[in-house]
Amino acid sequence: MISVPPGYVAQTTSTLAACLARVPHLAERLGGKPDAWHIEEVGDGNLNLVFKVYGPRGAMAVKQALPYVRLVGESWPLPLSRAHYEHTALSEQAKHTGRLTPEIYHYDDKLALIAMELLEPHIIMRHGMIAGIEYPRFAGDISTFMARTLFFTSDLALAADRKKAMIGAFSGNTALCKITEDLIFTDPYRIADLNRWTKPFLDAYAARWREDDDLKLAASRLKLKFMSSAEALLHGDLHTGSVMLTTQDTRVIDPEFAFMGPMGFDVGAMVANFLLNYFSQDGHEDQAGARNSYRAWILQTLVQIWNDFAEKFLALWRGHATGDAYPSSLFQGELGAIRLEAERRAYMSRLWTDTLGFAAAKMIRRILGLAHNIDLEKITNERVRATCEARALTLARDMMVNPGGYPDIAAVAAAARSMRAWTPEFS
Ligand code: SR1
Ligand code: MG
Repeated sequence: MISVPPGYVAQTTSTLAACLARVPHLAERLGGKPDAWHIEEVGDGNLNLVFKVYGPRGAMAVKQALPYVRLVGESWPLPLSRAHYEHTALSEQAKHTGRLTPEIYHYDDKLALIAMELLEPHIIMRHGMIAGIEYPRFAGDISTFMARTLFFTSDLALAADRKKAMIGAFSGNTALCKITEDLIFTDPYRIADLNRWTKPFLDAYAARWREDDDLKLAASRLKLKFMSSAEALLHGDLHTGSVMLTTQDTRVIDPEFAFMGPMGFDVGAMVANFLLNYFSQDGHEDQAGARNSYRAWILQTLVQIWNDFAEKFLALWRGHATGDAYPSSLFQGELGAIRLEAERRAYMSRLWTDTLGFAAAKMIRRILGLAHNIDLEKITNERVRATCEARALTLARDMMVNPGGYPDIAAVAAAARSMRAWTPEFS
């Protein structure tokens, strides 16, 4: 039996009502008597319990951390403290992005439980993209979320003491960082018990990826950056499963992997998930070409996400440079302003290179590592799935070892389009 701190009890649909009833403002929000509340467990993520709770007056979502990795079971213990980091990150993100995060109603540290706004009729974005739904607001919303959370928690906006306090506040989230360090940057490139891939089609790919020194060096360089560059507060797991939305409203959820890390890691996660979904569409269309216009939307949105993000981030830097980095007193006059603007452009270019590398690492891990994406997993014809995956793997490898070939996001979109025309040998 896994040990848990005193007071912690993993909730079930039978126990949760009594637990919520002990918090007067939650009971008030739900209305009526606890035995009239309808509760469902709906968690389909890798780590936690998630409940939907409906009362006569109102409703809420309740997320509770389990003391182990749900995907694997009790053999992989995981600290409950991740609920604390998630709650702290949600509060910080809400300060900068307002309604792009769910409203928090209550946090219980002992139970590692967060009660929050129930997002309905929102769905998990990954499911919407598998169904071929276009989200016209998404690029604007996610670029705002990333630009504002990353800028306002960086040295460009914060005084040095506040930035270091923030590093301290998130420095204990080591177990979640270790998952990323192992599952994204290490395991896909070695023989690891939990690795899996579409067999037998991708056997040769998995072997080649493990033997590729250029790739392993690039992945290790990214890992070092992830471990050592405390640039800003990251969401830490910003994929399309961490977004709930409708065509009119976007919310970013689940920042339990939050820590102070390199900005490109968050932006790269979004890029990776768009590319994976793009390649998966061949497995979701009922006849060849049926998803052509959706594929075009994916790539056009991908391009807009980076371009809008870069523009918004630069605008924040020009208008709100309240941090201790780049003191304005050093860049006075017309020439100073010109040099500083050139420096901003160079910064964005480095951030683009990081984004490209992290995106590639995140694509590879979802195909050769433990935790896969339903975008690809849902494709039941394994040869078709492996074809989509081989294309994604091949593009990702090139993005990681040959970043100079991708000067901008449009080049990535163009390469994805060409890669789709390539047929792997087993197909
Ligand atoms: C063992 S946890 C596997 C993955 O699930 C989460 O969503 C993160 O992406 C993590 O890497
Ligand atoms: Mg999650």
